[in-house]
Amino acid sequence: MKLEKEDLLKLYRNLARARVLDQLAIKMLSEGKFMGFYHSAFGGEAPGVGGTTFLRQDDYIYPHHRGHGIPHACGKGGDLQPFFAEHCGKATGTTKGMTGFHGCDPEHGMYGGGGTIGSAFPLSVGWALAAKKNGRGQVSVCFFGDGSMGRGTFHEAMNMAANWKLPVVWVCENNGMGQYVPIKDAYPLDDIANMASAYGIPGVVVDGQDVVAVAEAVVAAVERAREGKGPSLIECKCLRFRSHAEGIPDWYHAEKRSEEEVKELMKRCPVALYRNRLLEQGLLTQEDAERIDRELAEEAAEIERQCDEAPFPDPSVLENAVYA
Ligand SMILES: Cc1ncc(C[n+]2csc(CCOP(=O)(O)OP(=O)(O)O)c2C)c(N)n1
Repeated sequence: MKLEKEDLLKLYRNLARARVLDQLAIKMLSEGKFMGFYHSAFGGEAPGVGGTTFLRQDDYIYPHHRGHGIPHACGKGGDLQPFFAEHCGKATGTTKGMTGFHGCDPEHGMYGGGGTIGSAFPLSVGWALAAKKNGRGQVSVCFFGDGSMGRGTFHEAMNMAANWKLPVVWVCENNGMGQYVPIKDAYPLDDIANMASAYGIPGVVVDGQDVVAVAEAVVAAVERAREGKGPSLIECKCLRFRSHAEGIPDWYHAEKRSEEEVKELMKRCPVALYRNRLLEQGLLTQEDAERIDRELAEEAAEIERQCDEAPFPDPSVLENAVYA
């Protein structure tokens, strides 16, 4: 698939939307509207958006916890209102306010998340096995961080998916940090994509600040998977501009990066880089860019308004959601 002008503009809108909604999540959490905490995707939105924008609606995805699936849901084109309501613990949330940030959207192939990093790997293999058996040509795309790659589940899942040639695309969002541990202290090689050779599958490294580079790599891997040729591993070297999580007490923070270092990283903002490129290439006009900003700001304000007005769930919901 060659990305045409309308694809590139769709990618821009999804990326800009992910940025606006990530900033909304930070704001709502700081105002005490969110339950729990929030792992901001600020600066690292491109892998989630680039990795989902050209998927089919019925393709399965397991989002990374960074951004709590906002970039991935933006790429898939989902309605984010119930997702925000879930974070606020409201009855209109994706799981009626019972799970906080492990939201789901089955219509867009998002079947929720889990609190333990690494739980995504076997689930993604299961969805891929279901896809292979039902023959509808779906793929399963699993997004994960460099830190979670250290779990044993990663290797078990990689092996099974490769051995059975399952339609999985592994997308590593390598932002160089596993919570507060720099990747160089946790992994002996430079590229996580090297892992692919151990399982006989393609492994590529892409610039994770470049949403087009991510999209092209994922589109190629998805085409391969749909043709029955099995999984691929894509490592997106990306950044995150915030510390590990918002809403965690200061004493808990052990951020190893200085403010100067982060300021330097912010020169590689994926949204600004892509917007400028589209403007320079004449694919986006200044007026259209400003119109998109206004529309996204209106969407954010409406999401917040609806969250504020939604009721909290009746406690009986807890009993109704218990299977036995
Ligand atoms: C099994 C397990 N161990 C530890 C944690 C705590 N934890 C949550 S996010 C995280 C960092 C994971 O690093 P990475 O996958 O690189 O993502 P990042 O948050 O750095 O973007 C850790 C250690 C957890 N949730 N589950």
